[in-house]
Amino acid sequence: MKLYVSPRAPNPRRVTMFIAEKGITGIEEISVNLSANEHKGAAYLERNPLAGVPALELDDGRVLSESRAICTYLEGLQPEPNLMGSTFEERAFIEMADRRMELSLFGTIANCIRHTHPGLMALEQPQFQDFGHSQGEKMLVVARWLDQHLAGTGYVAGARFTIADITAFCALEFARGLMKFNPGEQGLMHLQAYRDRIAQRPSA
Ligand SMILES: N[C@@H](CCC(=O)N[C@@H](CS)C(=O)NCC(=O)O)C(=O)O
Repeated sequence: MKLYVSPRAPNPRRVTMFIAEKGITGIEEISVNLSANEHKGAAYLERNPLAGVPALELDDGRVLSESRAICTYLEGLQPEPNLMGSTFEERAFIEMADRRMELSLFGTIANCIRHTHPGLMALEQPQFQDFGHSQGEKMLVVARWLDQHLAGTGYVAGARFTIADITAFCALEFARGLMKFNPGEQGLMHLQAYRDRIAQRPSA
């Protein structure tokens, strides 16, 4: 299998962290140069018509995109350690937590960065600065909720590490790098401690 990634891009990082947590080996990583618009060239568009990374090319030639879908495939391929839930109930609650992280935390961070950071100008045209800043404010509301949530539980989805923690961590790292967002500086000490704890995992 081949995994199309891009250095420093947060969505591919979700999948590579998932792979590292699983201990899966043997997937060839191919770097796609987003700055050079390689993902919009014919060869890549043939694999993923929506031009995003990551994408996983299976041995039979089919291509999976969407980070969560790729993780679902890998979880099926190698069920242990379980990161997406064992029973239907657990899967539902982990999916809820993961989608909250993806849509409300990762999404607002990505929109903020894409619409305000000069380095993303080439990828996000047109940039809407006001929209970007308002997304940054919305991210703070979610971060405050998450901070309180983590005061009472070890991980985003409850008592154990799951895919929802990977999504949250990759979002927080993206924000740390390009929004200079450090939860502790906003008084979000539980979120900061959580981020620092996840950062110690070898997969991070
Ligand atoms: N929903 C997709 C998002 C993929 C995505 O947007 N990836 C970014 C990199 S983190 C990308 O390829 N951006 C290229 C662009 O904006 O042109 C997923 O979950 O994988």
